[in-house]
Amino acid sequence: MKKSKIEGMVAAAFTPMKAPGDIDLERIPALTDHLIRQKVQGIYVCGSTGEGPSLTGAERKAVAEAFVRASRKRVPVLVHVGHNSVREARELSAHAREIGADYISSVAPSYFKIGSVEGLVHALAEIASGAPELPFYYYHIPRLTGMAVNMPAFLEQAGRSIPSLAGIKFTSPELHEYQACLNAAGEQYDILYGTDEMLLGALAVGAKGYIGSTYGFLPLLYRRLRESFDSGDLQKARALQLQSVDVVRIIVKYGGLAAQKVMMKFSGVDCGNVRNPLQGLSAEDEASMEKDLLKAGFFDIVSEMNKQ
Ligand code: MN9
Repeated sequence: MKKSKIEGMVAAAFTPMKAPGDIDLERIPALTDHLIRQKVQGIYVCGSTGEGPSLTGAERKAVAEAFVRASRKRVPVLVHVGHNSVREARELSAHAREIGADYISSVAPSYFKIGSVEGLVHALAEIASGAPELPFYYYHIPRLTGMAVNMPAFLEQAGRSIPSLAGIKFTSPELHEYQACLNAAGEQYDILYGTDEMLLGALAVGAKGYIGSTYGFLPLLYRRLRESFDSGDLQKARALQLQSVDVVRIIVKYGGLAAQKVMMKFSGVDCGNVRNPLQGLSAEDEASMEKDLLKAGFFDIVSEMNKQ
């Protein structure tokens, strides 16, 4: 079992699409190069940001393969394999291994919700067994799955049944539970934080690695935030986090992933639009969002970033 740790900023990649919502594999190399140039430490594909649950199995495989190929081992690729069908998820795990992905990660099936640690371990063990050689991160995102199994208790029990368990991608604002997970994990597991607008809080309680969508279009902001935190300049770190909060509030105002894909375009890497069931922004909303972003200093960071 590979014991390499994931540390630093991992971009949750958008899945490039062309109208009307067809995946666009040809844009993946440019997106990958951009992220690597911006010093991300890894790329997480086919997750929430990548609209993984909206893609067909064949599309997910094609997207994962394109990212693995484009990354050329410069940074690790984490493939999200979660699916309501445990069998399908297991097959996606096996596929991730075949194409040379570095890690797998999965949400639990959530149509039939799981309420116990035992139930969660039971489902995840089968999913992870599709690629027993690849380190596995459970993707905890209660806001979307509607499931909130006790995560520190999961860490204490899961290792026995999931030998490849590497940690959790923890996407929840419950910082106290996150801290309890870090404590339960010790040196054994990585607990990667996934709520970008609360990164500073996560760093304060001990985060070393983090995965998120906004690292795709504002990596420079978060690199600086991390540097300020590490050097003890909390005032600067707070100002940068506030800028991230402002941007996330704009995301919420205009609508989740659709707004973020437009932000990706504004940052210079067009990933196209979202697909059904998500809906794109109207031209009016896009123009109005651009104004809000201008006020939030988004374009200042982007232009600095693209000069580097
Ligand atoms: O998993 C992302 N969560 C979702 C990570 O996509 C639901 C986050 O990166 C958020 O998009 C980000 C903005 O709220 O924190």
